Amino acid sequence: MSRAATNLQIDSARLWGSIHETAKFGATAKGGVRRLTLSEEDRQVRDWFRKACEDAGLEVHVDTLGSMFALRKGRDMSKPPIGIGSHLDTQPTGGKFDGILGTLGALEVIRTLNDAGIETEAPICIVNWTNEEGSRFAPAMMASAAYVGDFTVDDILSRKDAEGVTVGDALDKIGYRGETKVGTQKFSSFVELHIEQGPILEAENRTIGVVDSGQGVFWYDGRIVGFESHAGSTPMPLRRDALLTLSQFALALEQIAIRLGPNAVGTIGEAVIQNPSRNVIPGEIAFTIDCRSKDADTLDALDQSLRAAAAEIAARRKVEIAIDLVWRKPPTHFDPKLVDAVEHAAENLGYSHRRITSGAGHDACNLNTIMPAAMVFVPCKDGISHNELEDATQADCAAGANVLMHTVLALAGVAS
Ligand code: HGY
Ligand code: MN
Ligand code: MN
Repeated sequence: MSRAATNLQIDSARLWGSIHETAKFGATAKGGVRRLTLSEEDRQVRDWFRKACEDAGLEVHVDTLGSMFALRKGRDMSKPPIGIGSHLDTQPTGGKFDGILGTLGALEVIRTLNDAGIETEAPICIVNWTNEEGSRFAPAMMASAAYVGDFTVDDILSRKDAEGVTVGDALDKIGYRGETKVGTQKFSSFVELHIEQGPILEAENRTIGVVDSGQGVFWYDGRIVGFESHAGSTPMPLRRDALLTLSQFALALEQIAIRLGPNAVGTIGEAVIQNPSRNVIPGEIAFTIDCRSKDADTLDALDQSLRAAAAEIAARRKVEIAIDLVWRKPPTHFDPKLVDAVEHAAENLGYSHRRITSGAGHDACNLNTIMPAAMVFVPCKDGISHNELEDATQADCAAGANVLMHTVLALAGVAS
C-alpha cells in the first residue's frame, strides 16, 4: 500500500461536524434524537445523506424497502464492492451516535479517499439500512433481514406500526420506496462501525472493540386475557387482573434471566392495557418480550423457562397468556479473516483494542449470514445507549472511522 494510503487519517472535525449537523433532524429538548424510521425526521436526514453522498461523487440508489446505497467506483468494476455503513433511524429516546456514527463514518471514509485522490481496486458502497431499530415496525434490523432473505419484501411492506400505518405506506409518504429490487446490490463483504452501547471499552480504557460475535435475539408478542370488572366492588380473591398477571410474569422473567446468566437478558419494553380505565380492573394487556444471549443453548433455555412460567402463572390466576415468537436471530460469529483485518488495522494505527461480543443487534449480524462481515466498536459514555444521554468523544469516533477506513483499504486494495 502506498505511503500516502498507509498514513491516511480521516478528517475528525468534518466527521464530528456531520454527526452534530444531522442530530438536528429529530433533536429533542434533552439533547437526544427522536428519528423513528420512515418518519418526517427520517426523510430529512435521508435527503441530507443523499445530497452529501452525491456531493462526494457517489451514485445513490434506493431499494424497495428504502435502504440507500451510495456507490464509489473502483478501478476494477468487475469486483463486487466492499459494503460499509449502518442506519440513520433512532429509538424514540435515541442519541446522536447509534447507527449515525457508522453511516457518517462511512461517508467520512469516502470523503477522505476523495481528498487524497486515492482510487481503490474494488468499489466501495455505503449503506443506510431502513429500520434497524425495530421500534416503530418489528422486527429490528428489518431491511437487512429482508436483504438476506429472512423475511419476504411483501411481508415487511405489510408490517404495521401502532397506528396501523404499513411500512409500504410510510415509505410512500416520505418518497423512499425505491425502484431497486431488494438484494440487487451485491457486496464482497460488509464492515460496520458502531458505538459499543455497553460499558466494557470505557471501563477498560480501550479505544477500539474488534467485534467477533453478537448475541442472539428472540422477540415475542404477548397477550394476557383476564376479566374486566369493577375496581370497587370486586373482592381481591375473585379478580382476574391482567396487569397484576403481567407484573408477576415480568418478575419471573427477571429471575429466569438472572438464573441463566451472566449471558442472558430479558426485557419487557412495551405493555399496553386495552381499554384502560381508572376504575376497571385491567382485563387485557398486549406486551413484548426481548430475550438475548450469545449462547444458543441459553437462548433456548430462556424460551422454555419463560413459557413454563407463563403457563404456571396463567393457571394460578385463571387467565390466558399467549406468547408468540415473532423474530428469532441466532447468535452471530463474524468472519474470522475480516475480524483479523479489523484487528490489524487497529494495531497498525496504534489504538488500544480488544475483542468483544456485541450485546446489541446490528445489520452486520444479518449480512454475516450470507457474506463475510465484521464490526468496529468505539466506547460510548458510561456505556449508555437507547437513551438521550448517549454520548461519545470526537477522538474515539475518529479512531473508529480510521480503523474502518484502513480495514476497507486492506479489503478493497489501493489502485493509486
Ligand atoms: O435491538 C438492538 O439490538 C438494536 O439496537 N436495534
Ligand atoms: Mn444501532
Ligand atoms: Mn439501536
